[in-house]
Amino acid sequence: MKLFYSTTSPYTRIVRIALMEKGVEPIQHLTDPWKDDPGLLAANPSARVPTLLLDDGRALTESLLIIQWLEITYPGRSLLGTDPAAALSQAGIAFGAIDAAAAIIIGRRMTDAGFDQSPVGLRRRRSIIEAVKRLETQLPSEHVETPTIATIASVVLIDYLHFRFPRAEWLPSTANLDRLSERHRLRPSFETTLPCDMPVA
Ligand SMILES: N[C@@H](CCC(=O)N[C@@H](CS)C(=O)NCC(=O)O)C(=O)O
Repeated sequence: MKLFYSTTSPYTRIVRIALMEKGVEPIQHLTDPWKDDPGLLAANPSARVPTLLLDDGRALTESLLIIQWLEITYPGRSLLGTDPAAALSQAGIAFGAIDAAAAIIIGRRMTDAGFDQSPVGLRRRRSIIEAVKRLETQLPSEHVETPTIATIASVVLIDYLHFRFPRAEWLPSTANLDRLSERHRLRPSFETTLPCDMPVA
């Protein structure tokens, strides 16, 4: 198996954490999706990461579909915890905010930093604020054995927000999410996948 990944993508980080927690070790292929790597483009017409190329040549794309495949194929260490509806419900809140944060970053690529103050930019910012407020008062329950998709998505969200919006005065308190992230940094799956700028080619 081969995973196309970038060091900045929150979607990729979710999949990388899930793969490591499941004990699945594909070859890791670092790529900048914006540079149209031919191998990535052949595997995924959208040329996006994460893309997981299976040994039989089929490609899995879209982080949540990859997670679904992982959960079915490697059911041993479930990412759904003891209350799957709770885990999925909370993961959805974190995913919504990840989508909103990624939309702001892409919006800046399309226009400039002025996108943040546009009606769509402010709406995406509101999504982040409301999701963070909700997760702060209602942290996902923690499982010693394997983190749930809710915990993975929440930690990926908060680390991505600090990475992309380091001095954002509009962010509400993230103290509880920060502590959740710090606790999980003890796990290699979280620690080795922290977001960072792509190496210069
Ligand atoms: N819905 C997709 C989103 C994937 C995505 O947007 N990946 C970004 C990196 S964070 C990407 O590859 N962007 C390149 C592009 O949009 O052309 C998922 O969940 O995997």
